[in-house]
Amino acid sequence: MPDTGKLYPTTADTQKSPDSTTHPAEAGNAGELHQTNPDAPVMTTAQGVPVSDDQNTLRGGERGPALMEDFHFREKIFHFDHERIPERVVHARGYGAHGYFECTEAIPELTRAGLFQEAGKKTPAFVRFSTVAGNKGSFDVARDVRGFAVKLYTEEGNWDLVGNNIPVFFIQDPIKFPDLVHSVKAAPDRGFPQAQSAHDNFWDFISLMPESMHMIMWTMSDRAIPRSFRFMEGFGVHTFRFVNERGESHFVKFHWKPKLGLQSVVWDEAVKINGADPDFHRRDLWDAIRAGDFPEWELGIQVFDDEFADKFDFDVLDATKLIPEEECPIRVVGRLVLDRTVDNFFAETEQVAFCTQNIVPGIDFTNDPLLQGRNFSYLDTQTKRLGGPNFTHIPINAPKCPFHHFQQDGHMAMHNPTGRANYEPNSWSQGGPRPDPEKGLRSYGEELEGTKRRLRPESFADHYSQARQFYLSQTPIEQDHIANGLTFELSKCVVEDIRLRVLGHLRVIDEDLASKVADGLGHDLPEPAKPAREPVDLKTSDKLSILKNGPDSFKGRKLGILVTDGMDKTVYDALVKAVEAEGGMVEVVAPKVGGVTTSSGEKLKANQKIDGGPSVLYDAVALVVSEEGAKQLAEMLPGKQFVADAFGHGKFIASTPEAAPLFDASGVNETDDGMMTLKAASDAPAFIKVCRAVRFWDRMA
Ligand code: HDD
Repeated sequence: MPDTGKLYPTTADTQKSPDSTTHPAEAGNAGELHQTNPDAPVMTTAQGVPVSDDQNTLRGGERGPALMEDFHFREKIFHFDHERIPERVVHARGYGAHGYFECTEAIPELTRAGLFQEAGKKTPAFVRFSTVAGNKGSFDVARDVRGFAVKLYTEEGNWDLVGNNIPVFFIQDPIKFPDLVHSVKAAPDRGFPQAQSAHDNFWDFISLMPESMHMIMWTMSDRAIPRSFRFMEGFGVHTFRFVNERGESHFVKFHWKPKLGLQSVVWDEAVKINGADPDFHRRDLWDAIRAGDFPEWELGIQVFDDEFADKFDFDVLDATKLIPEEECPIRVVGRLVLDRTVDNFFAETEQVAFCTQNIVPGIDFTNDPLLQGRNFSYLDTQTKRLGGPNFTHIPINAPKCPFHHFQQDGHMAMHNPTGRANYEPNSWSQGGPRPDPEKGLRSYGEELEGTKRRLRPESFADHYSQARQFYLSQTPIEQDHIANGLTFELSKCVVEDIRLRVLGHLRVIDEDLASKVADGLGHDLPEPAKPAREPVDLKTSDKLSILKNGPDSFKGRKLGILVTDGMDKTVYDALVKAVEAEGGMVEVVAPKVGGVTTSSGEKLKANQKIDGGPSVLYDAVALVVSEEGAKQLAEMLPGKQFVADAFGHGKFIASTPEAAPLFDASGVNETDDGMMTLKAASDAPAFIKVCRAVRFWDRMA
């Protein structure tokens, strides 16, 4: 098929109208009404017929009946009626962005994949982050795994690395995936709960599936409530293969490491953020890219051979296990940069179809059973969701390299083969594409043997050792958060037996953890679960902790400055300067969204009215207020909550001396090293330096 690989025109190409993402008023212009703008394109029907009136249907007589012949009306309503497609069966809520992958270290000795052949080589990429359990319209900061799906448009086809922000998975065999997902999603009889795992069905299933224990430690940790997509890791999870030009293979695990470091919110914040801004994560990504602060991850690889795999305590084909970085170091070979928001959410983020089967020459699968099962599921689900086999014709899914094949017809076919030959082999002289044994993808020639049977290998039998290793690798604060997470979730289970069964597993993982949770629930400890294989004590790994791998600057983070009339603008200006110098962002919160008048009579615009800008939306806060303003805020519930929550969540707080009445009214009667008085503008840089740490944890201990 003579396709040049040129994408079919995107919505943006065909429907391009003057940029309407930014309102003219935002850009400082008064803003002309669309109707009076002579440059605006003429509205047409889908057939391209110019439209004269989009306000009134065609009627017979002034107050008479609507006429059937009004095809503009019928076409408009017909199309609207068909706007929805099924949401993804899991990972329904997601957010995507464009960018590129850049190879920083060539690795031809490991793989023949084109994107890794030359340092500096850039490959276009599209990434979609997601939650798993919630519906499309649920909230962003649910306690959940985050999807981290990367589509790399290489010169030899698309490679989809469909990973998560957690390096292991709940189950070992894909035949259990529907059960896992049914258990976590809304119960079939009542249709709730939404976007959470804190309910009987989920914990019932988990308590009967000990292989999930390692993953449960991760999902009950703060990994499941990331501060933003920009502050989380991504993992390919499975062991894959690299295959080089000579056909030699190495095992490989893929890691995405955020340049900003790791940061999560605390649970009470998550609950409040979901109310204050259900779009917290997607807004964060959009804002960062729009501000030119492009999120970036390093691609790290763990490469090992059969000998390492054989010596390793666990099976490298078991997706419930990881290989600690200390045992197999990570080598950084590239970086992923997201530098462009989508033009259209539906066309790109919603229609993007990731398939684990999409690999390119130089990358190959292993016998990880979960991966093999996924290779069926994704292709199958995209066909249903996007309506037919031609979803690869949608621009976001089409390769950006030339492609030639004899696949044809089907719903919405956009590029069929031209000419007479549409089969292979054929004897027409220009009879279309031919396979190429040299350039083509050749599966690694692994030798296979064995008896056909359904079984779980003995090498997959240890379900607790890495769960314990994960728990013991955390700082005490993080361990508390895991215990609290478990206690909260289990407290939402109505059936006591389910709680006790989980406690039985926790006893095998760590007795202290089990005791903390049992105490939190008000239960006596039950008998420990009986493991299929006794766990062993493994060396702890610092890389498993968030706090040990946190940010080292205020870059990419946000200071919320609460201001009132009569505030000192010089202090405010100094804070903004200090934040910007670190690469952070500032948002102004005021009693009214119109802003405030400073002590020198200037007008300062606000980004948020206090009710809509609670302190949970910020990494640190500053109160730059007048005495009168502080007194007014002290009378307002959102004002008091702003301060009380910032304090309760261990945030760094700076304040001008006039803020005292607000602290009193908020019940914050103590000071600590996480609080700082801004006596003068010159104090601002020191405060932002303090904010480099994530929180003042001592206050929360
Ligand atoms: Fe899956 C979506 C990640 C196991 C079946 N999965 C989906 C997405 C991500 C993952 C990130 C969203 C892609 C997007 O943004 O569009 N899934 C994982 C990881 C797994 C995993 C890291 C374990 C290592 N998944 C898994 C199994 C099965 C599926 C075992 C089935 C046997 N996953 C699907 C799916 C989805 C999906 C049903 C739903 C929507 C979609 O594919 O595009 O096919």
